[in-house]
This record gives sequence, structure tokens and C-alpha cells, in this order.
Amino acid sequence: MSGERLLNGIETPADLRELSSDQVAQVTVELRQAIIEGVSRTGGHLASSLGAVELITALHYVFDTPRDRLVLDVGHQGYPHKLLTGRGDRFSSIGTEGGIAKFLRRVESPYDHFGAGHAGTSISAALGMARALEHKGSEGVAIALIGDGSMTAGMAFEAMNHAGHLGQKNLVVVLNDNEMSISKNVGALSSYLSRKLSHPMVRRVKGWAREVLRQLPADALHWAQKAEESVKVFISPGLVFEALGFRYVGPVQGNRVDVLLETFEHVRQMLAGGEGPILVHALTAKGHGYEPAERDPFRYHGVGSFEVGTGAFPPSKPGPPKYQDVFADTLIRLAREDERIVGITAAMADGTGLDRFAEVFPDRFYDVGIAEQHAVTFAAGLASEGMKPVPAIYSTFLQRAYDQVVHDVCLQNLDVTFALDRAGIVGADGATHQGFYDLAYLRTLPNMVVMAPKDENELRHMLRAAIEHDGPAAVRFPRGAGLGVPLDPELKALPLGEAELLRDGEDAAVVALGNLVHPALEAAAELAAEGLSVAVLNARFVKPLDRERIVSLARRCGALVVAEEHSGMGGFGSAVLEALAAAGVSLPTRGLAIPDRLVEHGSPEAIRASLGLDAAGIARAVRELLGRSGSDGSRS
Ligand SMILES: Cc1ncc(C[n+]2csc(CCOP(=O)(O)OP(=O)(O)O)c2C)c(N)n1
Repeated sequence: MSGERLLNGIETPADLRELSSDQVAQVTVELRQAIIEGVSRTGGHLASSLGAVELITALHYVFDTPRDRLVLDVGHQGYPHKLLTGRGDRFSSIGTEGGIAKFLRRVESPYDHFGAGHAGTSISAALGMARALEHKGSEGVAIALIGDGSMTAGMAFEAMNHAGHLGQKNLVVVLNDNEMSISKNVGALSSYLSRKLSHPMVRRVKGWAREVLRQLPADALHWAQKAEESVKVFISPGLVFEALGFRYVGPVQGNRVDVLLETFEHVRQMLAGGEGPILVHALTAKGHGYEPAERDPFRYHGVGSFEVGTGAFPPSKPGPPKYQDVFADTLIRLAREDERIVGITAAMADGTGLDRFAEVFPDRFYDVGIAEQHAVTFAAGLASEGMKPVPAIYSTFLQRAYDQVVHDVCLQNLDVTFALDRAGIVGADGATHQGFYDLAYLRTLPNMVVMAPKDENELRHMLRAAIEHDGPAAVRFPRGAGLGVPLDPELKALPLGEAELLRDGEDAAVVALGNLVHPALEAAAELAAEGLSVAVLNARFVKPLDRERIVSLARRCGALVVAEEHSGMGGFGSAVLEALAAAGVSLPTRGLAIPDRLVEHGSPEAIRASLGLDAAGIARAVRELLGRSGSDGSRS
């Protein structure tokens, strides 16, 4: 290419619409380059964004965004969208503090009509918008772009069902079908679509049937239409959508921008003719246009930095094992002893470490798709028959299955062990993925046991305790690597509801939960050097809470700090205050926790430091409560 990049001249999609269709094709080439180069430096979602370049570009070109609403499901494929809507100059800040988000936030751009990060919401949101546009007398249309992985979410079907019922004329759903979720997509719909698509007659017959019908005399038409229906049942992938009340367009080649421009233009005319709602089925390749990502789209779904020329990643530094791997290895060990144990994931086999479990116990592993609600009630069903299911779900994604946890598991006191990964601060993924609410939504539930390990070794013992406990239990643990502590050879089931006094003291006590226990110990050591004697209690359990130990510490000490990586409202600190109030104990107390505001993306260490959720913050809180000056002489 010679001269200026066309992309440099695109501040908004209106600039894109000034270009010829050949130039649009050139823009897709430049977008792909920009994404590969940018993500190679910052890390981010690569393969999904590469696969969606043509779709997103063509949608912005043909439709009148932002009057027409483009809603991206999850938002992880949205990098081309960000580059076409005025964020090119900030692209290198993606996922970093103060930079643009990896997912979508309404505050970031008027083109981000709906915030996202969790899957399966786009069709409901677009339908709501389509309806609102109608109420407001706007000519605009709403378009949901959703992947086949996200289409496995129950919500997507709830929305399709409703949209079909409403016969929503200004709604388009674009199904970006690459047969992949993060790993290979699962589910009956997915295999239905690929089975239908693999049929060589699919495309030919569609045109042929239309031609033949047009030429038939009226009396034969009735029978021919019936015959066409039954032929289509066998070969067309669209019938399932047509049954839900959508007009089906496709399958189209979703990485061919010329095909897409024509298709979307056609769709626009169909909408104008009152033919909505419409589903466009686009076939794409995840990672398209970048050979390493196309070859291994799973590996390049979410990446750190890499070398553009080869696609090679820097060698991983040796270090402590990740929590998720310690969890999975422990589960494998327990499952060898107890054949009732099964592992369940909602499309996160890799992220939860359960892919390791699946290798050893393929028959006792279930990937249910992006269907957390189903995962939980499915687990409840297994447990009702005496199995010991272990759904491993990120803290943030279990939010979606709250009623299933309450109604199907806890009220029936069923033996389900929840492994809640990514609890606490998640870093670059930002507000949609923070695991700040699980303690609040779990500790209020009848029969539920809730625990958090101080390190990866304790996680192993807790997992045994949770599995041996005959009832619902949840173990929450953080994202990333453990502390590198030695792993005990034996797995000891910890006694439920027993905290661990790690250090005694009388000036103040720190009651810490999970990953804040070690920082609390560091803080106590630092304070000891300043002449303060500070006790540290590893709470271990949020429910049942070790009220006895907490109250007795509070009675002995002059001040109490409670530390947790969770929302300050309704979490562990609240539980401690309830216990103190019930015992009639009052003393100067400080809760260190996540404040009542969004915590956006950034480095976990920097976020922890800014919120006082580290050793320095804990020491500072103790000093403040005791009215002491810091080691640097500063008055707290
Ligand atoms: C409720 C929920 N569960 C899990 C995830 C994690 N997740 C992010 S992207 C993704 C796969 C999405 O697949 P698809 O929609 O087909 O998009 P693709 O990446 O293949 O383009 C998953 C499981 C999520 N974002 N939300």
C-alpha cells in the first residue's frame, strides 16, 4: 500500500461511509494490521476481534450508526469497533489504568450503546433498544452481533423467543459462527448448525427451491411448499431460527467484506419492507488473517504480548503454580478416591483448570456451554442422585446463577461444591469481571458454607473439607499465581467454622480473609518493629463464622481491622460486625474492603495499593485506629 493509511482518516463511521467498497476492503486490511500490532504489545482478545473485522466494518458502513444501535455481545471482539469509532490513538492503552477497556463501557463512546463483558446479553438489550426506538418514533434499527459461543447462553434464546413473538421489525441479529467459544463450542445447536452447513446441497437447494416454486401452477404450489419445508428441515440451518419467528439470511461468508456489504444492504431493504426480525448467519474463522491465530484460535483468544512475525510468546517465567491449576490437580486427586465427584464448567475449561480434570476423567467432566444457570441446576440434579458435583465458575459469572444457587441447591441442602475462581480483583478485565460480590450473595443463604484460603496449600485442604461436607459449600480463591508455599503431602479436611490464629497480640487485631492474610502478617511484622503487638487471625470461613475466636480477640485488643478483597457492604467485614454486635462488644474498628464504586481495569497490585488492600494499607489502618505515627514519622 502506498501513502496514508485510510484508517488514519476515520474518526467516526461517517468517514468510513465516504469510502468506496474497494476502499472499505482496504480498511479491513489496515484494521487487522492495527489489531495485530496493538495487541502484540498490550495483550488482549486477539482471535475474536480478527474474526469479526469484516462483520463490524460492514455493519458500520451499511447501517447508520450511532442512530442505528450496534450491540456487541461480550465486547471481546470489539477492537475493530473501537478503532472505527475514534479510539485509535488510545488503542495502545487497552486494559491499562486510565486507558480504554478490553470490553465495552457506555461511558467510553457514544457508539458503545450497551456495556458488556458477560456473554449472551446482546439480543435482549438490542430488542429493548429496538422497542424503545419505536416508542420514540425513531427510524433506527438495533443490531445484535453475537458469537455462536454466546448463543449457547439461555438468555439469547429467551430474547429470540420474545423478539419473534413481538415480530420486532427493526431488529437484526448477526450470528458470528466460527464454531468456537473460547475453546471448541459445545452443544446441540452448535453441532446442528455445523451438520447442516456441511451438507453440500444447502446453498444450491435454497436458490433452486425458490426458482421452482415461482414456476409452479397454483394447485401444485401447496404440495410443493410442503415438500420444500420437509427438504429444508433436513438441510437448511435456518429453520430453528425461523421457528422462533426470525427471517433467516445465510449462511454468508463472514470474512468477505464484499459479500457482507451486499448482504447487509439487502437486509436493510428487507427491514424497510417490514420483514424483521432478521437473523444473518455469518460463517467466520476465528483469528482470520493472522496465520498463527487462525491455526490455533484457542491459544490466541486472549493473549499477553507476542512477536508479530512468528506469533511466539515470550517464555513464561518459572514461578508458583496458578490457583486454578492447584484446584484442578486437587480435584483430580480427590476424584481418584471418590467416583461420585464430577467436574462442571460453563465454557471455561481452560480458565478454571478443569481441562486438566477432563483429560484424566473425560466421562466425569461436563462443559455445558456459556450456561451458568443450567450448570448450577444440573449440578443440583446430579447431587440429588448422590453424586458430588463441583461446578468451577468465576465469581463474576456465578452472579448469573443466583436463583439456581438459592432455589435449587441451598433450599434443598444439596451436596454441591462451588469452586469460585477469580474472586477479588481481576486486573485488566475490569469492572465487568471483578469478583467483589460473591460473599454477600452466598453468606446469606441457608445451609451454605463459604470459605477462602490464605494460599494455594490451604485451598487444597478447603476443597477436601467442602467435598466431605454433606451440603452446599463454596471455596473462593483469587486470580493468578499462588504464593509458592510448600504443598502438604496429605489433604486435611479443615474443621468447618474454625479460624486460625497465626499471630497473637494485644494492641490490635487484624482479622483477614483469603489472600489478605499474608499481607496482614507482613503488616503485623512491620508494626512489631514499631513496638506494636498486633494479632492476626486467618478467618478461613465466612460462614460458619468463627464468632468465638473473633469476639475473644476483640475483647482482648484495643482495635480491630477486618480485611477482605470483596465489597465492603454485605461481605466478610459485615459478618464480623454482626458477630461483635450480637456479643455486645464495641471497639475502634476499620473495615478494609472494596468501596461502593466501580473498580475499573488496571494492574492488580496498583489497584490493591490504591484501595489499601495490601500490607502497607493494613499497617496504615492499624496505626490510624491507634492514633500512631508511621515508620516514616508521619502522623496517620
Ligand atoms: C456469562 C459469561 N460466561 C463466560 C464468559 C467468558 N467468555 C468470554 S468470551 C467467551 C467465548 C465466546 O464465544 P463466542 O461468542 O462464540 O465468540 P468468539 O470468541 O468465538 O468470537 C467466553 C466463554 C463470559 N464472558 N460471560
